[in-house]
Amino acid sequence: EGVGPQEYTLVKMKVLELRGILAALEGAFNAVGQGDVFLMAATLRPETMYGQTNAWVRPSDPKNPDSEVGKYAAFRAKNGEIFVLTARAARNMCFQDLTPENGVAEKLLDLAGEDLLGLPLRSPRATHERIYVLPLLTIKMDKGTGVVTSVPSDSPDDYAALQDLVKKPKLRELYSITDEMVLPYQVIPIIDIPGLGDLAAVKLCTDLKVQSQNDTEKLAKAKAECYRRGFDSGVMLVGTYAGKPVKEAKDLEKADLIRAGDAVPYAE
Ligand code: A2H
Repeated sequence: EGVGPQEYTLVKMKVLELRGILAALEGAFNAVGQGDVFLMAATLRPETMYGQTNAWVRPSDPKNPDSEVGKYAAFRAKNGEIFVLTARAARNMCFQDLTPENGVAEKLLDLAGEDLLGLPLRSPRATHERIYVLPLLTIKMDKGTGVVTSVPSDSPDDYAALQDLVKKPKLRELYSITDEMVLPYQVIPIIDIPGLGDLAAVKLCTDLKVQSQNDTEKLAKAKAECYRRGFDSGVMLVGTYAGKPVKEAKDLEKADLIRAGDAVPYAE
């Protein structure tokens, strides 16, 4: 973990169907005449959004119902939109108030990770029209927003967790995840890294024989290697900055997403 502040991009993933407990939000936004509902995914790699295959949230822990694990909430943002994230992240946003319209105004609804699992989303830059919210058990509730977007081509954590769901029908069943939410979503090549190829996370997980999302030590190694080499020598294969080094594309993509209203900056 670094010591300086971490500069995240919060990507606004639009909820396409308000079902279950989320249906209560329908009234909330009709009342103000605007306001889509967004899951806010914290990323350090805004240039990788072309490779999204799904989103991640953490289910709550039945053995520890009083812990923060798997607890989220929906907040009305100052611009009338509704943001889903952890209460902790919402509080941080209030203090930062980087631009007034990004500020969070009021809590509308408490949510558990399970309420979000299986929801269809439309996420900026994703080539799929809809991607689904799937369970990631290693999410830290005290970092970012507790919502993560999944780019298995370039994130070993994402690849390992997606493989768990692909390979284990029982795991899908446990969280009411259907085959259609997982199996059609192939890893998408978006960055070429000399010596690692165009699916760096897949190669590193395979070479290091990562067994699952809980293979902490190997994943830490794969992550460090992927991140360093991706940033130092990776080249974009797709998107607005195809042909440019990752190093340059990162800030350009972040600025574009923010300017278009598809993301907000966030630091902690
Ligand atoms: B990154 P750092 Cl392609 N718990 O985004 C666990 N992981 C979290 C998280 C949380 N609460 N919040 C964010 N993250 C993930 C893309 C990506 C990321 C790629 C490659 C590497 C990578 C797509 N997932 O991160 O500990 C998010 O995943 C490798 C470090 O604050 C976020 O960026 O440094 C990153 O971890 C933030 O991790």
